[in-house]
This record gives sequence, C-alpha cells and structure tokens, in this order.
Amino acid sequence: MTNTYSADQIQVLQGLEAVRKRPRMYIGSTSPRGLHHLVYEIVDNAIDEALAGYCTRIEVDLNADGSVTVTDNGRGIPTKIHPKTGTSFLEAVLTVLCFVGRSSDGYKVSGGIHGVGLAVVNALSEWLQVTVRRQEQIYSQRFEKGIAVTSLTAKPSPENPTGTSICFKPDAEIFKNGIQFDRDTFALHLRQLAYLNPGLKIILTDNRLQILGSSSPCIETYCFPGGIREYVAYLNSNVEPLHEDIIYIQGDRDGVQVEIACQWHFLNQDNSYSRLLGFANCVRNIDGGTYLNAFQLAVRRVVSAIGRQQGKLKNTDPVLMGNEVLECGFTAVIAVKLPNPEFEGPTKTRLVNPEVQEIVKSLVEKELMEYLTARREVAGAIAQQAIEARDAEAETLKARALRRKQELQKY
Ligand code: 0RA
Repeated sequence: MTNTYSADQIQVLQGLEAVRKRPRMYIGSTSPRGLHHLVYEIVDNAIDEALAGYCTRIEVDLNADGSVTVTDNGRGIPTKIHPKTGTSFLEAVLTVLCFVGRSSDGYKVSGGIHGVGLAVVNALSEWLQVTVRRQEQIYSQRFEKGIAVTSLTAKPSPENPTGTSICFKPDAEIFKNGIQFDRDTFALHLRQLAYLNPGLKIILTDNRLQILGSSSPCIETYCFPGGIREYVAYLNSNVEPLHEDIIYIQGDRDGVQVEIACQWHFLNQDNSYSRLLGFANCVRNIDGGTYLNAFQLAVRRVVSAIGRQQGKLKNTDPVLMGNEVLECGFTAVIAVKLPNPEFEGPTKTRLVNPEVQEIVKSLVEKELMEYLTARREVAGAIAQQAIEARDAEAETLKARALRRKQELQKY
C-alpha cells in the first residue's frame, strides 16, 4: 500500500471515522440491539439475493472466538474494478458509506433500521474477513476497523458454486456493553425471515461450546415451504382454531405484492388478544402502518356484513369494532413487498406508503368476503364470536356503571 492517499481514499477514511465516532447515528444504539443489527444487515443483503431469485440458503454461525459468519449461496459480491472508486466493487461496498451496491432488480429489504450498509458493519468491527465465490475463483480480503489490511486476492476454485461469506468480530471499543451474541435473539429473527421467504433455508449454528456447556454445536434449521401460512399455524399451535383451514389471500398491483394469512381461534381465559403481525419487505412494522389500519377496517367490515347477512347483527347495528373482531381470537400475518418502502416513527418501523392502503383494503374486502361467503358455517362462527365479545364488553360497562351509581348513593 502506498502512503499517499487519493481524494477518494481520504473520503473513505473520513466516512469510517464518522461512523466510529457516532455509531448510534448509523445503527440506533450500541446496546445488544445494535450489536445484533450488524448481523441482520449482512443477512438482509443475502435476503436481497434471495428476493432477486439467486440465493436459496443462508448460514449464520456463531463462532467460539466471538465472531460471526454469514454465508450465502447468492451470486457473490462483484469483484471487478469499479470505475468511480478505482477499487474493486467488493472493497467499495465494504468501505464507502452510502455506496449504492446494486441495480434495482427485485425488491430490496433496505428499510427501517436495516439498510445501513455493509460499510457500517465493517467500520464497527475489530476485523472483517470476506470471501466471495464467483467466476470459478475464490476471492478474499481482510479489513480492520473498516480499513483494508490486505488487497483482494483471487485463487482458482475447482468447483463452481457462487456465494458470499462474511466473518466479522464486533469491536469491543464501540460496543461497550459487551459483544456477546444471543442465540435466541437470532433464532426468533431468522425463523421469521424463513417464514417470509418460503423455501429459503436458514441455518443457525452455535459453535460456542463453552457457552453452551456442550461438546457439540447447537444447530437449528428454518425452512418453511408454506410461508406465512405455516407462520400462522405455528403461532396458533397452542390454541383451538375456529376453522380448520388457514385463510390465505394474495394479490399484487402496481408492483406492490400483498400476502395475508389468518385464522380465528376459540377464546379461552388467557388468549383474548390479537396477534396481527405486519411486515414490509421482510421488516417487521411494530408500529403498524397505513396498510395495517386498512386491513383491520376491511376485516371489521367483512365480518359485520356476514353478521348482517346471517341475521346475527341488526342492520342498524354499527360495524363491529376492531377489538371485537380482531382482538378476540384472531391471528394474522400480513406481508407486503414494495419497491420503495418509506418508514417513519421512532424506530422507523412504521410503513407510510399511501398506495399500499387501498390495495390491501380492496383485496381483503373482495377476497375475504368471497372466502367466507363460500363457507357459511365458518363465517357464522367468526361473526358469532365477535358479537359475543361485543355483548360481553357491553355487559361489563353496564355493570360498572351500575356499581358506580350504587357507590354514589351511599353518600
Ligand atoms: C452488489 C451487487 C450484486 C450482489 C451483491 C452486491 C451482493 C451483496 C451481498 C452481501 C452478502 N451477500 C451478498 N450477495 C450479493 C449483484 C451481483 C451481480 O449482478 O452479479
């Protein structure tokens, strides 16, 4: 390496320094949450390859030395020289902040707290080692605190698999609360990603035998060909469903894909809550979003209409409320995929794209109505349960009002 820096290199170094100085601006926090986000960032890049149709398998290995390795069988990060930076494309992706990695083929996961870029992960790592298999070559390069400490080397590979493997150790100088990864945190997240990408195989291996107190690694594989239908079945595995089949609705318009799986179940004492999980481009929208509101309204309308059709609800009765239809034994997963997701809110997990709202509303109103109209008994049971919840709620309010009145009469 030379000791005279070009203008481009100076910019790279300044960028890395900015990330290391104010890591929270890039990854939200340096608590365990931020630490785990480093891994999600790499996994998201591999998921992008899966969404584009090139990757079928992702491995996450927690290593005994505190590092983690993410390996995928995608196309591999391109290694040719990038005209703008003068370095390999690979090095640019790993060192230039905001480097726009790929052309817009397919849907990017880049949204919310993810999508900060591999250069940020690299800058916050004590070291990072990348290996790319591409064009019958194995390329590799090593970085320390974001700076390349070797040049990109290539050697011929006898076989012809393609893919990317990134191994890194978070920098303990940055993550002052510790750099120990939690397997359960990854397990939850990776399982979710596997449901959202049906057929994709995700393997989580914990090789930290000392932490495990075991002589063999802990390996978990997530692969769900049934996608979000399997997710709802899993979420409902310990409740009694009101109807056997999981309702599945799918549609797309103007490049926006919508997929919904849901199932009502019998109420018992301890599950009178709703589980409505929304994802936009595989990112969980904890804070909801326009499309989740649209979904709730559409479901309320359909169930109310069924109630009226079957004479369970009077024509003058108002539309059933969200808490009656959706918080009484209902589980739903709704996954939307769209080209330009816009997020908002404190954790950037609320999707605000207005176009998604109308698509979800019309799709659910049409498809759910058709589904339930064709299944009179199922529809009746769903409407009945919601109406009973409404009446129980009204009884509770009435009883409380009466008690209050009686209390006041004492004085
Ligand atoms: C830029 C362009 C292409 C792929 C990738 C980046 C890529 C990044 C990561 C990170 C982890 N795994 C990855 N796999 C791929 C497109 C490649 C092409 O056009 O051949």
